[in-house]
Amino acid sequence: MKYQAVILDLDGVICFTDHYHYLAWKKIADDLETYFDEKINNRLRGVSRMESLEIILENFHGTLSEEEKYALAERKNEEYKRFLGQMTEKDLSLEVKAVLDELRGRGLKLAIGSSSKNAKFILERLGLKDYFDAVSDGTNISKSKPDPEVFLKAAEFLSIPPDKSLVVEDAKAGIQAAKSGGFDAAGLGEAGEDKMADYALKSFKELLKIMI
Ligand code: B16
Ligand code: MG
Repeated sequence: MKYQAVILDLDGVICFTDHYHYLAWKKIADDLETYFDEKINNRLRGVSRMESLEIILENFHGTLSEEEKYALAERKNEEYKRFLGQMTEKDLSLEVKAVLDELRGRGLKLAIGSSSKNAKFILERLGLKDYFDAVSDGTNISKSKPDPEVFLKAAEFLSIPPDKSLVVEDAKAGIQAAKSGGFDAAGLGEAGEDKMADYALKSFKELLKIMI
């Protein structure tokens, strides 16, 4: 087999928390009387919390201190975590779970490569707490996607080199991160249209066609 491992992004690949991010950021933007919509929310995919705030503040007319910005990001996270707390194992799709089990059955190592500092909490909510061979997330990196750090760490945790690992991503920033780290990349949905992506996946189960 060409690959020994699959490194999977979390938000947008394993689960769909975009709308929770949107609702939480929308509350902050409304308080700041700042325009924010789903289109702007799409630009936040794979981007860290503080960088997401900077994107939202592009439409803010005023200045904020670093302290005020941290406080806003903290408030957004509290809101976001309230939504995450309502998630259950039913939020993990049967398709995703079946494909993961099949990949594991084919002998592949599986890891998470997520920018989120809430990744472990989300995995717990989905009933996947101890499922993956490694979890690299926002808590073990200093640079977020499009920097390759999160995926390089995942490969290091697995002890499998980047050129033997495939990254699966829903965000362009994630495809860029994978490619600059020396990984092959599969883009799900819009990310598959990125010229840098090695594979375009219309659905998660199409991953099984690559992994033969
Ligand atoms: P948090 P991923 C990313 O997760 C999200 O796509 C992005 O929208 C979010 O800002 C980022 O995590 C940080 O999340 O605030 O929970 O630390 O797609 O890389 O799994
Ligand atoms: Mg994502």
